Amino acid sequence: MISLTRHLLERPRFQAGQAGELSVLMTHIARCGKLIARDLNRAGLLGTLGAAGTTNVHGEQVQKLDERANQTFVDVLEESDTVRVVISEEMETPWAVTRAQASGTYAVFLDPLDGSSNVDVNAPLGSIFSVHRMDASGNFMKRGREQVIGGYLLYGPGTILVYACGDGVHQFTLDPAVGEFFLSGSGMRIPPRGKVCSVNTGNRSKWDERMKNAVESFQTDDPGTGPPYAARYSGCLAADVHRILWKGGLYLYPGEVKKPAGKLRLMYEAAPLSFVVEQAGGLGSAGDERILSIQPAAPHQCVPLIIGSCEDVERVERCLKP
Ligand code: AFP
Repeated sequence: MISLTRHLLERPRFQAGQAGELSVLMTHIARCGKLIARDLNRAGLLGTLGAAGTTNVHGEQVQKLDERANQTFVDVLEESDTVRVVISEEMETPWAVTRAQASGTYAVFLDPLDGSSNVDVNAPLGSIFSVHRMDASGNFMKRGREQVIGGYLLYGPGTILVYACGDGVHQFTLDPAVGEFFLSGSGMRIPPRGKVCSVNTGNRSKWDERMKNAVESFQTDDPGTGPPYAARYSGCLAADVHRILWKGGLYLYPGEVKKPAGKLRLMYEAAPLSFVVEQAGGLGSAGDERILSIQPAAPHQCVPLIIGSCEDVERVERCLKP
């Protein structure tokens, strides 16, 4: 059994730099996962389910647990003394960490509780994170490919932590009795082609014709492309992408005719998950451009997302070509 602590100690890139700062940061992200998992486990008993009565920067209803997960990240990352700024779906403006101002060198982008419409029905939830190193001028708005770490926590039947840091993808499972994450998967490779397509087809009427045809091609029995793909959609991006990481397939959240950038957020949803998926041999695409090549213009900007097995993503890209 290899604990997360032991795993980080054995990785030179986590020990490099001032006092193994990256290793300390990763350990604190894992601590957020433990605390949020605990809060989710007890939410039905403590009255913390349901809406908070506010809306976030994207105009979405905030759940009480969204606020709690966000506060957990802010408090724990502040205490880590490694982070200078936190950019979260739940905070309109980037939050500068005062305590670590002098020493922290990292910016952390967060979706603290991904899939929050699942909160009240005990369905899977996640936390998605992306770590960037700030440069001397304090810039943290960098392309996805410049991430230092991309990853997610997934709160399902078990709590898992998946991250990529330039040497493949590693997965840890929380042993709740011990309070430690232990390695449960390393060097994952996404099959080049899958059997599952995850997309909210309720939005079909809002897509352009090319996207409608692309998705339909995965639902059709065709001698050229094979049998239709099975439909799977959980309402939690981290959960749907995690299935693809292990089994292959495709997840799409397309842009819409009236909203070409779609719904998902570049910096704390599309980019970290593309970073993980690409290090496992898959692809993350916006249709006409790789997600990891996009230069961000704003912290909360949205982007269409097509992510998963290489051949499946490329097949959609071909369908979208003018
Ligand atoms: P949040 O709970 O962080 O807003 O994330 C939800 C989400 O961005 C993603 O996890 C889902 O795949 C997607 O939205 C679901 O959206 P629809 O309900 O529109 O299909």
